Amino acid sequence: MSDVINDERIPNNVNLASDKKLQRALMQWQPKFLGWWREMGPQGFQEHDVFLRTAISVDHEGWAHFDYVKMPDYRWGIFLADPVAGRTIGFGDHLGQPVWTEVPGEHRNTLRRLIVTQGDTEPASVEQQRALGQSCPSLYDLRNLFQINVEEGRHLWAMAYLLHSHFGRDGREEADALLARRSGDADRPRILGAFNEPCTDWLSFFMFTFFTDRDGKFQLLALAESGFDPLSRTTRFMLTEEAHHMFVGETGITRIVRRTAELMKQNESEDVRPLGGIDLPTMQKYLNLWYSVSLDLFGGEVSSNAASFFADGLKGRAKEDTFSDHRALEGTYAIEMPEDGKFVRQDVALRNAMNEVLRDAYVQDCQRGVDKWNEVLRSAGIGYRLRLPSRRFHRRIGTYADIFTDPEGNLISREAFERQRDLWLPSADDQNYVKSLMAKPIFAPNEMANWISPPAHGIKGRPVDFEYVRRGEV
Ligand code: BYC
Ligand code: FE
Ligand code: FE
Repeated sequence: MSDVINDERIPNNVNLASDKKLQRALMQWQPKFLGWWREMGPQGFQEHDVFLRTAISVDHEGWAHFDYVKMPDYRWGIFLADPVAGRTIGFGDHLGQPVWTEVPGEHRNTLRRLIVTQGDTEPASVEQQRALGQSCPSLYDLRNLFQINVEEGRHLWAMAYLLHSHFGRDGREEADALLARRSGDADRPRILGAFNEPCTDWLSFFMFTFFTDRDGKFQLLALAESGFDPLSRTTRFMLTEEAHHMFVGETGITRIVRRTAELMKQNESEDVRPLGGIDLPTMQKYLNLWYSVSLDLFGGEVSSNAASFFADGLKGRAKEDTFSDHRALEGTYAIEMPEDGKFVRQDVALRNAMNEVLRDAYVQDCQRGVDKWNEVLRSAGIGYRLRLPSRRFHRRIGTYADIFTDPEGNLISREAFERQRDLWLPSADDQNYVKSLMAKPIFAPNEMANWISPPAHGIKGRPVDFEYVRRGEV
């Protein structure tokens, strides 16, 4: 099953050649995808040779294949994790029944919508990041950006495949629409909030790959539990790629923190701007922004949608098998609801709190990364600590969308929030400063921008100063 036929125009391990109709449909979608990639993919680097990892099969060997490729020649393909024999639905009202290999009619619309929402984020992130190459801190980082971009492109393929293979004509229309919406566009924006935020500097990029790609990890974990087996198998394979995106975010911020700590010592001051570094309070503001917009991606704290996804066996909890009760019909979840100027605890039926359960797992995972960053500060003898703001801070979706709080989560007035906004979120001045550090890209293999320290290792045994991206012949 996991053999990949690579001389096909669409590499795949789903025996695409046996389904001529589907193959034809996807071959018609492929040039549209490439058109989108050329228009909205990384700006100015389409003809460069990039040292990329390409999945040529789903087993470990094929997975670790590295070579120079021009991005438009990347072998975007369709890879599903192997089916698990005898797999049954692991949660909800259909607990224990065999998984579905076809879409159950009564769940068709809901499943399509989940797949479209997931699929929409993938090209959106490529669009958000398309200008970053022009301000890269090193060739190592430039290559990592492009690795992520092509893989998000492949994630789009994963969802387009499900739409084409299981949703007939409306699936094909949705797959086209995935190429038609544009991040940040006033008339046809991407579906979810965070994917319309500009991500035009590298501090934002590392925060995005740490916080927003991590939403991806948890949403994919929840979808990997799905009773719709093709969705489960697709998302399980996507998760293997996702790990690298979060690695880039986590180590990217670690490297900035390390450099800032060095400059703080050198300058004997917290203010490293005179030395061209990114000061910790500025990092905290970017963290506050990307964490809060990423928290929104989990949906409302109380959600009847989430309850039906769970009841119907469409979307579970991350690592469902670590829970003891897979029906979740009993028990409640305590949520602090804003009411008349204070927070009042309300016990919500567990199924209605599934978004919050997933968000809990996410918050914990984020905290682990922040602890690592703080460890760098601690061992440098610096007292400052980065921290996750309250999950009530700066929210636009859910229970806390219409209130204002400080980063500790205390209710404040709109005026008080507006007055202090620039202390908590990147101000125009902060953004200009961060961008000013990145005005010129660094393309010399042995150079690294001043505001970030070099990584501990290069890629696939190559040195850090390897020429990971080189100008093509043309
Ligand atoms: N922005 O019942 P509720 C990734 C809507 S990231 C705008 O609370 P539900 C990646 C919601 O649609 C992972 N609208 O929400 C990362 C609903 O609309 P309707 C992406 C939002 O349905 C980096 C209404 O508000 N995958 O892969 O429980 C780079 C009421 O909401 C937002 C998925 O999201 C928002 N933030 O949950 C590349 C998985 N949040 O029905 C890639 C699939 C909610 O009233 N999606 N709304 O019109 C889902 O599971 C769910 O749709 C959500 C929303 C968790 C997103
Ligand atoms: Fe993705
Ligand atoms: Fe990702």
